Amino acid sequence: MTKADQQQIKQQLSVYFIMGTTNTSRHPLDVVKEAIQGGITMFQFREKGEGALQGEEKKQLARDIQALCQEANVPFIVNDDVQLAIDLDADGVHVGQEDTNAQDVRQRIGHKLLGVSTHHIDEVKQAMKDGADYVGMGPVYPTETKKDTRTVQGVSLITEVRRHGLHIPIVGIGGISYENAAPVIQAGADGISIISAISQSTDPKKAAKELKSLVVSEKASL
Ligand code: 3NM
Repeated sequence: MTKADQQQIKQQLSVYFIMGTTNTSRHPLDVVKEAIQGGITMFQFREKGEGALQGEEKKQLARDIQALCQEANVPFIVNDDVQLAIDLDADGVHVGQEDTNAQDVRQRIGHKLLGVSTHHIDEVKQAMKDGADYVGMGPVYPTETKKDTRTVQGVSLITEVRRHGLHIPIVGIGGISYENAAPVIQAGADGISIISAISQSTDPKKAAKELKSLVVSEKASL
């Protein structure tokens, strides 16, 4: 990957909104539309958990959200479901340590974006070897959204990875909100991944807008 590509990815990670139908009581398309209006810089379709859509319903919702993202030039990433990402020609795939092996995913998706969740510096190094374009690190703070997370780690791994001089794009995840986002960027992350602080907000557009201006100003202060 060229340096220019990496700079672009770092930019796109700034406010990385993740959502599926189980993360909102509203129509998911309305929430995504408003989040886009607020200025999210990347979107991940994560249709998981009890009551999640399956099969053609899942695929159709993914297509509809992808269309909104394409219109706004927001990269559309699919969580875990590599085949769906290929079928839809999504912009990328995100996998966890428990999901499909990252090296295999890289082989299947070619030049699409590949994100990998990591919880230890060794996993970060492995993800880099496997061809990850960016790594997620979390949970930074306690979260109610995902039940099977690892131990809350604050910004310790972000700090450690930067101290080791690793330049891979990083996004923090887990319990991040307007109130606690600043230390994540200060520690060296390029952006914040958010579910509930946008999807459960009464005003997703405003929430996204506020998060965006916070990240922009924190990055400018470094
Ligand atoms: N992954 P919220 S935490 C999807 O630690 C996910 O890897 C995590 O949701 C990890 O912004 C998490 O509502 C949930 O806390 C993030």
